[in-house]
Amino acid sequence: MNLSRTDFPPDFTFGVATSSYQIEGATQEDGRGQSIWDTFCHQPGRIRDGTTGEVACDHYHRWESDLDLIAGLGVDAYRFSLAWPRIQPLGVGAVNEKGLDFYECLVDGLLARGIRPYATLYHWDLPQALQDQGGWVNRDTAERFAEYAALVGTRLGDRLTSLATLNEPWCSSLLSYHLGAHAPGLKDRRLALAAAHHLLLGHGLALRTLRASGVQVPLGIVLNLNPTYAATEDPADQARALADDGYSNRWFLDPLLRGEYPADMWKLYGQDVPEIRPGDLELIREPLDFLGVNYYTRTVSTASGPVMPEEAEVTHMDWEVYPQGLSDLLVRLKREYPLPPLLIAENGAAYLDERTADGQVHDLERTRYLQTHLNAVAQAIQAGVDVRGYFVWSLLDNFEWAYGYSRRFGLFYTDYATQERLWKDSARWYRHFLNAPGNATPSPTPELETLSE
Ligand code: PNW
Repeated sequence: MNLSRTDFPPDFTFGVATSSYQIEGATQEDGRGQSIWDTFCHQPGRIRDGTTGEVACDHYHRWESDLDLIAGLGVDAYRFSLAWPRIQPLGVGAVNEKGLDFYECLVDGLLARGIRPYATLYHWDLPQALQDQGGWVNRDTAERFAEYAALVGTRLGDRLTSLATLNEPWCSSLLSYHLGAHAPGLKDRRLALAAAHHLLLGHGLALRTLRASGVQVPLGIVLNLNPTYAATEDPADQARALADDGYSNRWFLDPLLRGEYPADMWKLYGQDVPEIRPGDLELIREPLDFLGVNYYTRTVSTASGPVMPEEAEVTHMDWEVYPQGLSDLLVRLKREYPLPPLLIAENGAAYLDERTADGQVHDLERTRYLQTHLNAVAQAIQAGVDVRGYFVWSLLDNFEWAYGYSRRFGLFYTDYATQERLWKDSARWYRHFLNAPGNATPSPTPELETLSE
């Protein structure tokens, strides 16, 4: 595959992404309040390697040199999130100026380097004080979120290229309140569906509030979408694939883009469905300026649960590498929904990266993963899907939630003992792809090694 930047529209945006809790550290500094992830990480057994985000990549202190790394890649844009408890330590009331100052400096630092800032308001670090009142299960949290959104929007809106409300509400609701894998770690489907409804409500309220405050930046939301395929033609497998799609994807896509929850799932959930008040679905359907899609893998469904296809190639997360899933997904979205422009807000892979004798990280698999998935995006664009950008997850190895530091998604290798960042071969490849239009040869061959840093 000889993919190059010229296979994409000229104004297509290429970037890299991170999130606040995963990289910042400095959890006790400058008036930051506690978040649900600080709490969760300190509960025994929650994080595989027993770590926390207290230091993470120490980005809070190293943001300037990290911006230099981003600039060195030659990307157009950087996607990051703001930590709500830095800005409102208790999730309500006046701004903690030092918290907002940090993000103001970050945004100005990006602009000074010619990198466009794509901000996300909520990437899972809810103020613990709001969790103490029920978190997203409490409908009031949606109102608090809209107030927080307005604070950020009025202060930074003039300098942002894009503003997303929520990152992956499926994770903040079902993965967190039903499957129990993320903070706050509950296992109750009824609570999870209430949380999902209030997240969507918070999103809709935030869009209205931001627009009413005259914020001009394009507004949207980011979903993790996981296309599902039935393992066989067996009607029982087919039915399960449809239900898995309802659970992971349609439960969010349908209310946001059609103003209704999927009827089949509503029926399936029985007594667990959320209370919907008049006007809720109109709010949730508030027009989007863009929809962010995070894609990592697919699910293959059977009546008795998901299966891994034989011969499947998997990453260090044990997620199947399936680039076709991304093009299928994008084409399906266009076919089935009224869509705003799309953005691939995250795509990437964890591999067992190790420094070899030469001190380098030769992560050929990651380069291949990125190439094949970029190719899938190019195919979807060819097929008429309006995709405007692509962001690699992630800029650097960071705190991978329930996996702690044991999974590495970065283009840059983080040496946690020294906080040194090291160019992986995939970072060199991405730079080459971005900066040599028409000439992005695949794979980090020796010739690529000679490129200077
Ligand atoms: C996304 N799942 O999380 C997040 O947006 C990132 O913060 C994260 O680092 C990245 O993907 C890699 O995991 C997900 O269980 C976490 O299906 C878990 C799931 C999906 C997305």
